[in-house]
Amino acid sequence: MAKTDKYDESSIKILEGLEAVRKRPGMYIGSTDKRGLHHLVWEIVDNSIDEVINGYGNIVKILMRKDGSITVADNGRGVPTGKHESGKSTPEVIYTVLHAGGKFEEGNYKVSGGLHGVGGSVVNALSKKMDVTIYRDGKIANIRFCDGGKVESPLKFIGESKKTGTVVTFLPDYEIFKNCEFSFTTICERMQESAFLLSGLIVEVADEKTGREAKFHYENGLINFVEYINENKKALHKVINFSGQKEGIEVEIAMQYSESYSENILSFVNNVKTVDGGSHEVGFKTGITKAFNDYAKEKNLLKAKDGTFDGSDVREGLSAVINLRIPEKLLQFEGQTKGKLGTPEARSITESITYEHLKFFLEENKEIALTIIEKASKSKLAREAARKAREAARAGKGKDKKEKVLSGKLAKATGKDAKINELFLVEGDSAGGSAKTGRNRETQAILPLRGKVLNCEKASSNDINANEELNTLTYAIGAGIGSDFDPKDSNYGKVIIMTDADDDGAHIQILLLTFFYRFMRPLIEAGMLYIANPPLYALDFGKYKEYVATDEELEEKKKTTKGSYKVQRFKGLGEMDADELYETTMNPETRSLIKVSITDAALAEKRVSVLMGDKVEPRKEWIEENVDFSLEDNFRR
Ligand code: 0RA
Repeated sequence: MAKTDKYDESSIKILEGLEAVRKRPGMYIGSTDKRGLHHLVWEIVDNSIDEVINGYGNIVKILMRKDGSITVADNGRGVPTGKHESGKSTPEVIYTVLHAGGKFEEGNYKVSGGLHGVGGSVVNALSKKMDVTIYRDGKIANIRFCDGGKVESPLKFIGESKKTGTVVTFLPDYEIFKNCEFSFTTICERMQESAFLLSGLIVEVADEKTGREAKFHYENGLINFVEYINENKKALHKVINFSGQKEGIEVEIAMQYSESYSENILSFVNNVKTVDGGSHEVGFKTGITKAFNDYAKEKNLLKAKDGTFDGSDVREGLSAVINLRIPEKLLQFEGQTKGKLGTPEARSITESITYEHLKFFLEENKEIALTIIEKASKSKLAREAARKAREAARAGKGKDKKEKVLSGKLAKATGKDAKINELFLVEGDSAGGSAKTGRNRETQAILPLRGKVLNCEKASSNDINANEELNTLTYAIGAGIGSDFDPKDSNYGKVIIMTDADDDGAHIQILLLTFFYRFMRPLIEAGMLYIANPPLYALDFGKYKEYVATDEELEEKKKTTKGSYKVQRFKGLGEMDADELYETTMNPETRSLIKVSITDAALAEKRVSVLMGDKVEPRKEWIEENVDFSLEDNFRR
């Protein structure tokens, strides 16, 4: 076969490969929504970061351009510019040949520090334009692609330079992505995480459209990461940091207790976040529980009759980041999205490294040890008291109290199917009254909330136990609270927060979301928490009304609607009569609900602590810096 034939054949194969990516983008980048769009950036950025991990270069720059394209530049060695055995230039091969299988097929996982240039061809396939400029061997080379990876201009040498590095610019294909607008905040959040995980890496992000710029550079990676997570909490001591390795598995951990009551553990394997934890997290948790129990027993802080600390006791107020490096042959991931580490060796190795270092640290730092143990003891007492109360309730003793707390407040549903039943948490007695009248009695229960809810970010389990409003809510849902909460026991398949569309309503929403986030998180994770979406306006035509949800929609409606009507703005739920409230906001056939979900645990944690925590200044700063940050793009996802 002549060489040219072979070349044509492989060219056809390549185009077919790229076409497959365009036909089923989800297989390669997960989705074609905003998440998928940003996945393109991570693919290109990870190639640059891999170069830094391998010891070449230290800077990655990202520029969001006015024309909607994005540029990623590094100062690594530069993509090799020689001829590949196929006869094409190496950059052409790297950016057009698919590497075995889609990553998502293989389980959503990639090991950084591995294959170079993986993913570049996928991004090219999903781009209108791609431009790669390479600085290497004293020369500058350039290659350009268009329309999903077709070569527009083959590799050319266009100048000389002493620099080395790779600069990739791409314009996502607007026929594939519903929304082609990159988010400065999303890019910064992910880049900051990369900078934390790779000490010394310098990341710069700039947005040409708005002029915003950010730079991330940390010399003490994981320590700085934990300091950042706890920035708005009152820390009890300096960050504890240790590392070790066994059987080729490297473990690094940073941890710090604060005055808060929340637990916040993040884990990574080979620089990829393990969102669902796994064996390394289990090992870490076992290690700290053992270290504290052994220390407390040896120092006579826990007597035999006291029993032992539970895992949850020694994790109250703990923030920690766990980072493992595992050789590819030992890597095992589990779960639907492969976000959970399976590797069994990682459990025992992380456990023993944690135990040894933490035990030693406690011996050396008596004062800190006592402070943490005092905190754990309080948690233990509260837990035991809660268990006694639960047992009493089960034995019938608490039943009267429960009925008394609920009586006159909760309007129960008459139907008995918990899966179908819905609990509406309604702001104020007047709206509560309308909701009670208008509801579907068989499946909908109403709990009016009086006044402001307790801010749980600043509250301990004891404060929560003593709060009447939250007690009522906990009894109504009937599935426990805190570590004891189990969504399977919930009396309702949906819990729906229904507040006015004004500032007070938004405040009550945030307070309730904070409560659910801190004390009933599995309810959110099970997709059972919702926010009702009442209309802002009604167009009153006299004989009938049309409802409008947003200001934008109202403008649209005004343009397209003929005839005479009055625009009515609802200031609160209480202004609607019972039927109106049911039809617009509660009727499953006609309402629209917003499901609350947590897409990024670290981010959610940070936002809750910034927005609800002790310190006022960071909250002000955050709100000022993120003018577009509202309930809309945060909790209301
Ligand atoms: C293949 C081989 C070498 C480097 C690269 C690819 C490379 C790829 C990208 C993508 C973005 N930035 C990059 N930097 C480097 C190593 C070549 C050598 O041995 O010099």
